[in-house]
Amino acid sequence: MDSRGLDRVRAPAQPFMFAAVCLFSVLGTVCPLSGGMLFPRESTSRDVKHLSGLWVFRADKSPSRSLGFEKAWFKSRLSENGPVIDMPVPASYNDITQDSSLRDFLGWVWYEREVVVPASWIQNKEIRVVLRVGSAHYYSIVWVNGVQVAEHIGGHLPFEAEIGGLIRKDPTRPCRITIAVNNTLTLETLPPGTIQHMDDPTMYPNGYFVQNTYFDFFNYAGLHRPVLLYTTPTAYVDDITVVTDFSDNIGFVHYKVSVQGAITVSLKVTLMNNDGECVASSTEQEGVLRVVDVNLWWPYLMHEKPAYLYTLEVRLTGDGEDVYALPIGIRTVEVTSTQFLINNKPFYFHGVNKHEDSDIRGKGLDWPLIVKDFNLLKWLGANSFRTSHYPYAEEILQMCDRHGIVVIDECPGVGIKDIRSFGNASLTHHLDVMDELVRRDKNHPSVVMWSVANEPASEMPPAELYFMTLIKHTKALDPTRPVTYITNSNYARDKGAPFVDIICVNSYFSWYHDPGHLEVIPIQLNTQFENWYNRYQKPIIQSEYGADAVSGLHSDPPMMFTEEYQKVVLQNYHNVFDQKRKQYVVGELIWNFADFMTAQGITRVMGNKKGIFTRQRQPKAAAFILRERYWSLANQTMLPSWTKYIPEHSVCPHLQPRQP
Ligand code: GCB
Repeated sequence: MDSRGLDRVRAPAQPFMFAAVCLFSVLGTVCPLSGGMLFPRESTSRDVKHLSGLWVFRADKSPSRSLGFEKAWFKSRLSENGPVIDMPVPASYNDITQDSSLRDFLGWVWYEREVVVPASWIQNKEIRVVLRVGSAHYYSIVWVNGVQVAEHIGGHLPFEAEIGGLIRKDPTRPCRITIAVNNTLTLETLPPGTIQHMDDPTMYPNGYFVQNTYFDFFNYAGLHRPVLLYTTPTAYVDDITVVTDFSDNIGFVHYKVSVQGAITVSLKVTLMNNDGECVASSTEQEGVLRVVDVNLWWPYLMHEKPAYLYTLEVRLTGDGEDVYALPIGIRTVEVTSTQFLINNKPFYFHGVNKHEDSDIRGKGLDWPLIVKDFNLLKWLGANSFRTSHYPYAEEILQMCDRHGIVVIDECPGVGIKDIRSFGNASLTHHLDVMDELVRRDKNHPSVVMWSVANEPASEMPPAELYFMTLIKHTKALDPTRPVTYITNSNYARDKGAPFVDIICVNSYFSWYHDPGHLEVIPIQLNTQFENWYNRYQKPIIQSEYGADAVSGLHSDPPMMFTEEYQKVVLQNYHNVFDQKRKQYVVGELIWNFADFMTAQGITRVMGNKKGIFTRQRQPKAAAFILRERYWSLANQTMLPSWTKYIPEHSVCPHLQPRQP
């Protein structure tokens, strides 16, 4: 099968830049990628045109999967060279039809959409027209009117192309956007995978192959996030980097603005509070804004007024004018040998692991689902989640900023199990993905930590150099946030643990080990924590724990896969957490927020059922256990000054505020 470039040779790893941990050097070193990736926002100088809706679609089912390239499908309308179907964007294509060969398809699919571009965008040559793809899984090539404008490897981060020149060439015709997307995973992609050809003619049809993956979620594919066009003037604000700090009641916003296309840069930077009043300003491209009587960004349930956001407005003046307004939060993050501190106060993660996953849409961004999930998180009393096992949509991080939900931002380094995935090409790609991730998410106050991988084979010898390199690189990109990876390996043999700031451990006692034996949890969990802490003296987060429960399946005494069993697993874990959080355990994240789809296999019943909510977001019994626990934790850990808070959606008496 033609993987068209997925196996192309890459340059060796770049030398690292070790940043001094000083805010100005931070601003100087963040993101060595050329160009920024600011979220497209409308302003007086910028328009945004969303291309969500119906696109034209065809999967290239030719044996080589390369008919589309041989016949140059991008040169004319897709409907002119074969049958097409409707395909919604954003969405995974897999579950949209009744066709199992599309659900399980491997190779290139083709999307197309014609857009009428406003005449003003064509006539005014002083504006840039940018095509942005929020994410396309996994490898994609983009053409506009038959001309290739972008190519991107990686399924979870945005990419862009400036297309103004192209669409002005023939202003009379609509702008035809064609995007080919290939979901093939190789040993060098993130996540990795392999294609296995089955050559035995007595067992498999001619040319039969399958994709093997080493992760536990369905490899949904397609245009998962919004595709849009936006404009900027030709002299424009290309990137903004913000790092914040405070001392007593004074906040400090260290900022750096990068500008493109201007001969001389003349700027006005204004920081506004959430009433729109100016609280600080400057005309420098780089500097520090001082905010008197600062309102810090606090996590949900930690403070009476969580998630306070300011707006940093950057106004570029001169020949043309460009305006970009970035929401920012002022907060600090720090790690000691036993604590995780936000704004110098101990923060305990009581949250969830999620997936971007739902019926029909697969991994497609869906606003009703996003808002429902945030309502459920707040109902639960969760203050945090991990973006297991890949970067989530920017729109979700914006919700976290606005609601005070703390995020461990994970890259798609999941399933690095094969020794061949520790080579130079894999590492180079992994470093590139971290560059792209930090560039996109560096300004979100909700993001407090980077996770570079989930459960890699971190006991293998090459893991030491690989993770040392990766973690140092990430710290150089952003010295202001701790870096970790998620381990399930043996504490004594884990090669990367010396380099992480926080130990994040996954374990499934009485599930994958000693199945059915709930009584082993206390001793095994206690041993787990003691071993890791004694060896590394770093704070620990229980980054996954849980058990499958098929909603509606009951048994008392509890048996595996019932709601009762899931409940008791959780309660046993919680007893140990309550002892250890007085010492060095700084968080607990349930696996998983909701049931989610996986590849078919003998251990999965229509997907992974470790959700405390079903895939349709209805609570199982465990959700109520967790809700009671999280609200009670919130009441124990909230700041003493906050005494008037009564959760409006609470009915439980123990949810009453702590008295001073
Ligand atoms: C894990 C993985 C997660 C799986 C989970 C499970 O350790 O990190 O991706 O879904 O276990 O349920 O097996």
